[in-house]
Amino acid sequence: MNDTIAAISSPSGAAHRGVVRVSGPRASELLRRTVPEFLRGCKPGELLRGAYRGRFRDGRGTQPVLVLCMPGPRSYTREDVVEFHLPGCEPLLQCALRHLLSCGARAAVPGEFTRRAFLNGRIDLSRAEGVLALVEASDDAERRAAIALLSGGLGTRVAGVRDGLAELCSLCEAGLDFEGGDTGSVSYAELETRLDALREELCRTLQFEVRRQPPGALARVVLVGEPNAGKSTLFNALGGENALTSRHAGTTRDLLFALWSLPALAGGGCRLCDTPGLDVESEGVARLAQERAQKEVASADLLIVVVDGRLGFADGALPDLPAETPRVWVWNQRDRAGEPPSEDRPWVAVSALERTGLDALGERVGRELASWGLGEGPPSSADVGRLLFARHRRALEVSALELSGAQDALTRRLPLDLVAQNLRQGLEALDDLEGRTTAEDLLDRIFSRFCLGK
Ligand SMILES: Nc1nc2c(ncn2[C@@H]2O[C@H](COP(=O)(O)OP(=O)(O)OP(=O)(O)O)[C@@H](O)[C@H]2O)c(=O)[nH]1
Ligand SMILES: [Mg+2]
Repeated sequence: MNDTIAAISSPSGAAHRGVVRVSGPRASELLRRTVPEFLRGCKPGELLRGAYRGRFRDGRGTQPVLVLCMPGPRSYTREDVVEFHLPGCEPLLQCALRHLLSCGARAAVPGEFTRRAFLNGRIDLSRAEGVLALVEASDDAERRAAIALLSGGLGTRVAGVRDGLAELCSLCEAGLDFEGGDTGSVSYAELETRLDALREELCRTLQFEVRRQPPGALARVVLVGEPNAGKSTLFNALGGENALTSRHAGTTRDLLFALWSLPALAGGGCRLCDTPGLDVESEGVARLAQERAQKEVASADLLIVVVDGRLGFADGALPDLPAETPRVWVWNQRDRAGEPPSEDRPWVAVSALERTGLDALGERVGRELASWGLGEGPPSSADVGRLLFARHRRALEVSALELSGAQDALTRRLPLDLVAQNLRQGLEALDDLEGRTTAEDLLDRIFSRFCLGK
C-alpha cells in the first residue's frame, strides 16, 4: 500500500461537480504538481487539512478546482487523501485523472479506497460492506439496513460477545492444567452461566440480522404438505429454528420464516417458510390459517412438498398447487417409513427428526432455484447487499453452533480442552465477520463489487 491511487469517485454522467480522489503517500506531491499555489509555504510531503480554491493544471490547460486536503491518519483511508472537485464534465475529469496518473499515481481498482480504510484499521469489514450496501441500496429497507451496518451496529454488538468469548476461552485454557473435574479458578457452573449469556446475546444478534434482511431479497421457498407430515420438524432442521412440533395434526397455525443457508447459491441462501398443513376441509381459525398458507404458496419461488413416507402421496390430498411453480418432493420420516418407491417421483428421502438427507435436499433445491435463475449467477448490484448480509448471518450461525457445542460439552462435564476447542472455533467465526482473519480471496470478492472511486 505504499503507492498512491487515484480514481474518479463521482458517478458518471453530467453533473454540476465531479470528484477525482487521490490517496497515498504521494498525495501532497501530486497536489503540488497540479495545483502548485497552495503548497508554496509547505515543506515537501506536508499536507495541511482544509479546503482551498485554485486552478487545476491538467497538462493542457487549467480548470477551476476546489481541493479538499485530508492528511492521514484522520482521513477515510488513514492515508493522505486529496479530493479535486472539478466541473462535472466527464472528458474533463478523465483528463485530470490521466494527468494525475502521468504524475505518478496508479489507477485505483473498484473498492480500493474502502479496502485501504479496512486494511488500515479505519473500519471493520461489516462497516466496509455497509458502504457498499448503501451505495447500492435500491429501496428504503435496504438503505436502513446499510446504515445500520455502516454505523457499526453489528460490529459493536459482536465485539462484546467476542471479548466475552475470548475471556472464557482463556479461562478454559488456563484450567487445562488442572486434574479431572477441577477447572482451576472457575467452576463448570460458572463457565456455563457465562457461556449461556454469550450465546443468548449471539442469538439475539442473529435474530436481528434475520429480521432486517430486506424483504423479498432472497428466493422464497415454501414447505407445504398435509398436516403432520413433519414440515415444522424439517423447518427447524433446515433453518435452525425452534418452531412448535407435535404429533397432533394442526400444530402450526401461522406462517413462520427462517433463513436457510445454501452456500451453492450466490445469494447465500433462501427464505424458508413453514406453513400450516394444507387441508382440503377446514373451518374457523383453521380456515384463516389455510388462506394465509395459500397466499404464501401462490407467491413462492419453489415449493417443497413434504410427505409422510408412511402414508405416501395420494393425488387429491392437497389443494391444487400452482402448476408453474417448481417443486421438490420430500419423502419424510424415512427412519420409520423406509425408502421411497424410486419409480414414482424424483423423491428426496429425509428424516427431519434424525436430520439425515438434508444435504441432498439442499443441493436439489439449490440446483432447482439456480436452473430458474433464482439466486444464481453473477449477482446483480441489488443482490450484492443481500449477499453481504448472508455472509454475516453464516458467520453468526457458525459461531452460535460452536457455542452450543461448548455448552453441551460443559453440561456433560467433558474435558476443558474440548470446550476450549469449540469456543476457539466460535471465536474464529466472529473474527471472520469482522474481517480479522478473512482470507485474501474473500476480501477480493467483497471489494471487487464496489464501484470505482469508492
Ligand atoms: N420418526 C420421525 N418422526 C418425525 C419426522 N418428522 C416429523 N416427525 C414427527 O411427526 C410429528 C409431526 O411433526 P410436525 O413437524 O409437527 O408436522 P407438521 O407437518 O409441521 O404438522 P402441522 O403443523 O400440524 O401441519 C411430530 O411428532 C414429529 O416429531 C421424522 O423424520 N421421523
Ligand atoms: Mg407444523
